[in-house]
Amino acid sequence: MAVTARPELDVAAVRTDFPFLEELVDGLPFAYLDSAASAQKPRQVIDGLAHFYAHSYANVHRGVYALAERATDGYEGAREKVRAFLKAPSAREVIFTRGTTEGINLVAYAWGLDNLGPGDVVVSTDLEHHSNFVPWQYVAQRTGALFTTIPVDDAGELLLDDLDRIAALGTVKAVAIGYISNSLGTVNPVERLTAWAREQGAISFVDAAQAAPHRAIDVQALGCDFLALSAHKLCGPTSVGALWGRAALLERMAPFNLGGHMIRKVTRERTTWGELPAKFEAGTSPIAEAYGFGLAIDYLNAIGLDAIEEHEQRLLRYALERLPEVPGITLYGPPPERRSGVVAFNLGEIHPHDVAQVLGFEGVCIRAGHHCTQPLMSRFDLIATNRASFYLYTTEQEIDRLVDGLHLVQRKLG
Ligand code: C6P
Repeated sequence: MAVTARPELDVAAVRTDFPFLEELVDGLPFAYLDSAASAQKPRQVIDGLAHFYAHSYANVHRGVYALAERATDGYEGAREKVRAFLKAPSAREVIFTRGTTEGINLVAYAWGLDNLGPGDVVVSTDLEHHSNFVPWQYVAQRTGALFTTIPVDDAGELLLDDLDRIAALGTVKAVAIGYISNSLGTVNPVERLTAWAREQGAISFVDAAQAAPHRAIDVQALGCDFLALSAHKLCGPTSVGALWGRAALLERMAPFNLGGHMIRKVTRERTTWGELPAKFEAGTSPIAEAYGFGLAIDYLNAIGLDAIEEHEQRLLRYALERLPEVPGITLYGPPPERRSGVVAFNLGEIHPHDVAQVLGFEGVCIRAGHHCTQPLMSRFDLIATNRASFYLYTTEQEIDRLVDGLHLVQRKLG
C-alpha cells in the first residue's frame, strides 16, 4: 500500500524568499522571533503588490474600464482565495475587514446590540487577547448581559469543568474563543467549545489570528458561526483581514459601518442595505491589501500549512529543550502537543523589557510586555513576560542565538 509522505518544509529555500534576511548586522541576519506580533513578507507578496499597483489599480465595483475590471477581479479573486483557505461554503460569507480586531467588533456590535439583554450570558476566556475580550465585555455591559470567562489552569489551558457552572449563570448567548493563545501558544479545543455553544443555543465566535498562519482551518469542521483572521500575521499586508460568518446570521444582522457601497437604495426617508458581503464593506475597500492577502494565501498554500505546522512543532520542541539551560529562567505554557510555536518566559527578576532590549542589540527580536492579555497576566500574578514566536522562516540556529543571548543577559543583568 502506498504511504503518502507529509511534505517537509525546506527552510533554507523558504528563507531566500524573505528580503529582510538579506540585511546583515555584524555578519548575521536578524533572528526574527516575533512573528506572533506580525509576520515578515516574502518577495512573492511584495513584488506581486508592486505589480498590482503598477498595472491593475483602480477603485473596485465602480468603473467599467479595463483597469477597474482588473482591480475588481483581483479584489474578488482574493475573496475566493480566503473562502477556499477557510473552507467556507460561500464567498458571500467572507467580509474583508481591517483585521481580526475589526471582525470581532463587527459581530460584537452588529449581532450583540440586537440579540443580548438582561439574563443573557456572554462567555469569553481568561486566555484571550484584549481584542476578543473587551468588545464582548463592553457590549454585554451596554445590553445588561452578564460577561464571564472560562478560567485557565496553571499550564494556561482552559478549565472545561467550569462550563456547567457557567451554563447555570443564565442563558448563554455568545461564546467567544481564541483558537490559539498569542501569549502562551495554547491550542484550545475549539470543536468542543463550539459544540457546547450549540447545545446552549448560543453563537460561537473563533478568533483565529494566531491559528490561521500556522495550521489549516476548516470553519465547517470547527463548527463555529464566525471566525476572524488578519493578513499581516500570515505574510500578507497590514490593515486587512477577513471575517467569515454563516450567511443566515449575517443576513439577519444590521450593518456595522454605514456609507458608500453597502446600500441598496438611499432616499431622504430611509436607506436599505445591499446584499452580502457589500452590506458589511462600507467605503472604499482595502483593494491592494486584499489582493496582497490573496498572494500571501497562495504563498502559504504552495508551501503547505501541514508542513508549516510540523516545522514549528519541531522548533517548539527544540526551544523547550534548550531554554531550560538558561539559569533562572521560568517557562510558561502547556506541553508541546497542545501548543503552537510560542514560548513565553521570564528571567528571574530581570524586567522583560530589559531582556528584550539586550537581545535586540544581538539582532534577536522578541516581544516583551503583557501581549494585550492583561487578564491572563493577572491570573499568573505577572505584569509582563518575554515571548519568542516562530514561523516558517525560523531556524534552530536562531533559537540557539536566543539561548546565547539569554546567557548574555544573565551575565550582564542577573
Ligand atoms: N496580537 C501579538 O503580538 P489585529 O491587531 O486586529 O491584527 O489582531 C489582534 C489580535 C487578535 N487576537 C489575537 C489572538 C492576537 O494575537 C491579535 C494580535 C499581536 O500578540 C499584537 S498585540
